[in-house]
Amino acid sequence: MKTSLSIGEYLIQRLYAHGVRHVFGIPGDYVLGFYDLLSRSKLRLINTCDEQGAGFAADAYARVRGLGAVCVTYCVGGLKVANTTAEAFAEKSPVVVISGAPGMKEREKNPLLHHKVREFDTQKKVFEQLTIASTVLSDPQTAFQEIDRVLHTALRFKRPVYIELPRDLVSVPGIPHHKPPEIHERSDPKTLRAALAEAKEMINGARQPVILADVEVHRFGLQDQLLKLVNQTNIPVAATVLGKSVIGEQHRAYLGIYEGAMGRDEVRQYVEDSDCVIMLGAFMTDINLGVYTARLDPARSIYATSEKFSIRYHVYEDVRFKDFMRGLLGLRLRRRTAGKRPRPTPINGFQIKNKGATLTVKRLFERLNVYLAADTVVVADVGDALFGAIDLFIRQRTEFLGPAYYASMGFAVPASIGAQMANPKLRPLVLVGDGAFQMTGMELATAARYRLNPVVVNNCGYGTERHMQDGPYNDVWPWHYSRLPEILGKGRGWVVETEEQLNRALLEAGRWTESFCLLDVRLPPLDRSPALERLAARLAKRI
Ligand SMILES: Cc1ncc(C[n+]2csc(CCOP(=O)(O)OP(=O)(O)O)c2C)c(N)n1
Ligand SMILES: [Mg+2]
Repeated sequence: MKTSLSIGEYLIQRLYAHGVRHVFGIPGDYVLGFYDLLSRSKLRLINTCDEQGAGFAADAYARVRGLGAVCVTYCVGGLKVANTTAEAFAEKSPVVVISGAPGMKEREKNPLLHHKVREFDTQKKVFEQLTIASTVLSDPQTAFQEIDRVLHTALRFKRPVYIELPRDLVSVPGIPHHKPPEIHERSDPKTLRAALAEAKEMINGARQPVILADVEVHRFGLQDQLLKLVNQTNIPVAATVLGKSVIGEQHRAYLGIYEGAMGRDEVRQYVEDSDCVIMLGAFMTDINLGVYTARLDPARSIYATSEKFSIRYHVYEDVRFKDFMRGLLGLRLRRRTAGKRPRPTPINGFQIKNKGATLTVKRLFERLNVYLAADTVVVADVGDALFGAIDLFIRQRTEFLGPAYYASMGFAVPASIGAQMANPKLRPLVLVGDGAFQMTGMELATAARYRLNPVVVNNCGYGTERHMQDGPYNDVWPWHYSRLPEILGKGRGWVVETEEQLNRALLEAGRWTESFCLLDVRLPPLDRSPALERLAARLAKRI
């Protein structure tokens, strides 16, 4: 009987144990041995058109499922996922980057093997900057422990990690009878008690407490706790853009997106008038803060994340974010009456105003709001796709994905593949500018290959940039997007120029679930979403 797994087998086993079922990537000779193992394992390999597509797909997979994996070959593949790994790092998404590499024996005397950049560890050094932990599995004696350490760190910090697997070690056995350690990290009980006592006093003493929920509530799977807290206390809750859909957006205590001047004004006012803002898992990025138009005062805030915990100006060490969230539920906080607060706008049907009228961005989003269903996951790319999506009402929690901080174009189409693989019950609605689409939109081929069926709405030119500074560099070659299905031999396409055409295309796309649907929505180049409009108006007032 075999007493020890090989290093490759152990890595696969641990990924599976942590809930990974799909691995995204493109093979190459340095990773073929591991690909062979993968293809015979319980994990499913998903081949994308480009490594960047695999990276974004794995990121979205991690956001939906808790852990994602991308597997690529040395440097030519690895360096292509540098950008997607950077996004995963910045936006806290635990992606395991697995890269094949030259065997340790081949490396002796530093020969010029193909794909090498400068030294054999050049790629590893790059990824040290982009991940929270990294390792080269070069020693069978420590390989299993290294896999345990790196995967644990990914899950502990919700950030990407890097595992390099030299090709001559894939089938080498690790140490026999190895068991992954069980690690339970807890807060310091006394500090936690003191922090909860101070939080209780501040929240119960407040005239108008409000919760501001953000990305870490998603990443640590604390949506249930948040919902319980809101139901128990009736304290209203706003979300940030990065945290959007942390709670179903039709919940009666949901205020809307708080994003300084970019969010709705009544939400901004309510949050900024609060004498106790309970910030849960929030990262105060410039986009979350509405490009620094937000007014949040630390003296009136409780700030709880996995990295920092403070109440007013008191900083507490050793208080775990999860423990604090659970602790809040046990505090028996005072229940609030609803009073005057912003409410989610009810979603009314969509009436076509004028059959031949040119479609505007505002009307596009109003119609999309009606299209959304409980099984739609909205995946927004950078640009007005993301800004406009702020005003969509997501039906169920965790059904909105957008790179709202690192903001790398090209996320949405491949991310929709990852999201649908992570949860096949969801049908993605992808909102993507034509600029971003031309970067990674051909991953629709991957959607076709694996029978996925996203609905892709594509809007002309680098619109967002045009509002900052215009020039010919903001123009994009106008593809016949709606005819891509002909090239791919799958899918359906529509050209949409009027409200009526939009209506019809969305109705047909909703019914046609066999493959992907691509709506080429032609919008006036200088038109913009209400969110961008609001920001411009507020900024103009300050000048
Ligand atoms: C990878 C990458 N390159 C460049 C940018 C800078 N950038 C931000 S928005 C934008 C234009 C986006 O155009 P499009 O995708 O058509 O969306 P629109 O602004 O028209 O809604 C650009 C070039 C970026 N965010 N990411
Ligand atoms: Mg555009």
